[in-house]
Amino acid sequence: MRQELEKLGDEAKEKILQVKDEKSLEKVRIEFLGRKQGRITKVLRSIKNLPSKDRPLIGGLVNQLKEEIEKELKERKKSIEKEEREEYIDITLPGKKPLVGKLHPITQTIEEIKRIFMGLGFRVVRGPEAETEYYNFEALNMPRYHPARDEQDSFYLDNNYLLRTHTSPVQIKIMEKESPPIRIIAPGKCYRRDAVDASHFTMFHHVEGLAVDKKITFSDLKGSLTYFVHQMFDKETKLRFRPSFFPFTEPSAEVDISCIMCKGSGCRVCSGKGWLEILGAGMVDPEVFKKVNYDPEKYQGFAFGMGVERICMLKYGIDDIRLFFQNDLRFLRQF
Ligand code: 2NM
Repeated sequence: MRQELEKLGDEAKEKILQVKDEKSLEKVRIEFLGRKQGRITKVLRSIKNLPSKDRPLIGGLVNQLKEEIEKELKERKKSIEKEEREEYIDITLPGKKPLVGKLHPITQTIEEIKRIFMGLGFRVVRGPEAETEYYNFEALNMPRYHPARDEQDSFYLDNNYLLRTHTSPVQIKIMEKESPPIRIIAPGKCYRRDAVDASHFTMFHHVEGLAVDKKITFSDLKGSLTYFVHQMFDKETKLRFRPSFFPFTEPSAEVDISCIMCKGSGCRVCSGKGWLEILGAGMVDPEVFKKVNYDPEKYQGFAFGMGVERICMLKYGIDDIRLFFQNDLRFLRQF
């Protein structure tokens, strides 16, 4: 009996290996395990005719064989499916192109600005986006009554915290901790309660710079910013310093560059003026130095701030700031 079973099993396994498609495999299954005429099924059914002492042993063997055959059938089914699939792969078709990610244009612009100022010996520093009124306003010579502190202009989180409107608080904190010489740039997200249009968004990126030392002059500021503009745009770009006002610098200037589209002759990008405003700057106000316990008689410093979106828009000729934040791949893939 045992030998007969082994023979039956070998025959079944042999046939399973030889079939080439699922239909023939099903025929083999029916031949051995079919519910009515299956050869193994029949053996199982005949066990009840054996002497009762032989039943457990033979029964166990037949059941074991049945399970083995079922397993072989399952595996062969899988391998047939795989063979069929491989038959249909057309290896002459072009492969799938892997998707390659890129840095966001704003991130790329920040990296470029960082690279340029690091070349001038500036170090990159960061700080939190939620700040106290002291660090965002008071320390920057904007006291309580100052119009920039109007609740209409900033996002207040609660009575103590607001979203920073510039990255100057980072620079104040560095000056509190360290003494001159200092050369830092502070990039990061800032928030203002502006009405959104083609050139304003409630969140934007600022990069601010600060250099403090003995005998720092306005010429150092002009030299550093000229180097920056020539690196960021091209060496033919001209700079123009227009007198302006900031509470935290004195004197202050707004810096224009000759229009990068028309080179200064006047076009749509510069509204016919030939110049584009790109940043604000000045000599750090002695009042700011007093807040961080620097002696204004001993130290001078220059500071500047620029909107990254604006720089990026000018560099690539983008006409709407909202494009940066809509995650439209047709836009983002161009950088
Ligand atoms: C600007 C323009 C001019 C500025 C000043 C300071 C600090 F903290 F040192 F006082 N940080 N950044 C500054 C100066 C920012 O943004 C248009």
